[in-house]
Amino acid sequence: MNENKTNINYYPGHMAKTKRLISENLNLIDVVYEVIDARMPKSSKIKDIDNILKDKKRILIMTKVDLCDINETNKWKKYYEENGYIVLLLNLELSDSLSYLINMTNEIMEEENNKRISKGMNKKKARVLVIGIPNVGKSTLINRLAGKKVVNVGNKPGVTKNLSWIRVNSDIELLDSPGILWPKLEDEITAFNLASLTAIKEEVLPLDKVAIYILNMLDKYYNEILKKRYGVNNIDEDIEITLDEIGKRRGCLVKGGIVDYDKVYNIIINDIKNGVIKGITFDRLEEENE
Ligand SMILES: Nc1nc2c(ncn2[C@@H]2O[C@H](COP(=O)(O)OP(=O)(O)OP(=O)(O)O)[C@@H](O)[C@H]2O)c(=O)[nH]1
Ligand SMILES: [Mg+2]
Repeated sequence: MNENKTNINYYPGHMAKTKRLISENLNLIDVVYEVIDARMPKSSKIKDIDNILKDKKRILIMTKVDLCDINETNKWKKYYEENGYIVLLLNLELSDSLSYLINMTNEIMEEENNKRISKGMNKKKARVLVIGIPNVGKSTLINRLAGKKVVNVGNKPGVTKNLSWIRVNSDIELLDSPGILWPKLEDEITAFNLASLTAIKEEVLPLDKVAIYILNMLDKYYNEILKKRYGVNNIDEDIEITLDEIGKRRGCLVKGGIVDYDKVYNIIINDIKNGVIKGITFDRLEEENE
């Protein structure tokens, strides 16, 4: 494991509070939708989630599948399935059908409901907690399930600030929750993946290091994107040469023809944020097993 020297951390007060509130209200929850980002199936999984959720029945939902490298992400899907998870890949920007998710949820409730019916009681509504790191699409998923805008969403982390219950239909009620991380991002790769793929508030990031990390990841795994988007074939050992090349091409010049590196960093970070760069998955399963 890499020692984290990035100083990237994002753990505002509402995250600790959210964890506490979830723990206190866990007895109200029947099912959990654990939401992760398909571009980082490992880094975007809340570290101590098993401690928070105990043995609650779970469905693992990978969002932003339209932005991921499906070959790599499918390896993770298989890996999680082999470890007993029910896994669902979703593009929430499209009107992908959510009927599978609803059916799975009802199926999880079936055993308890059959018992209740045999005792002459009414069926129980599924009370579902939606949990995950910031900006993965928890609230978007809730709006999609509700069929209308019931909670706020936004293209930045930290949009949802409070827990709130939303009724979907007579069978399902959802609990939206603020994105949570953990107090110390334990290793450098996780920290950089979370930072690059928009789970951490930009204001607290070293934008230079994050942008250069993105360039290096593209160079390593997605060289064709590097060529197509930024017009460079490889990252030079001297990163300034590469930044100059990209900056000149993209018009990031200040007086005297000097490249403004901050502008280059912003272009790269915004390309990911706005989904211009697609087809990337930064977590590698093979490297886990090396
Ligand atoms: N391309 C793409 N964008 C998505 C998808 N799902 C969500 N988004 C976008 O991701 C951004 C974050 O969505 P939210 O639903 O606000 O995320 P959240 O998990 O509720 O975030 P917090 O409340 O900040 O923790 C929004 O800009 C969504 O439009 C998806 O499947 N594909
Ligand atoms: Mg939200």
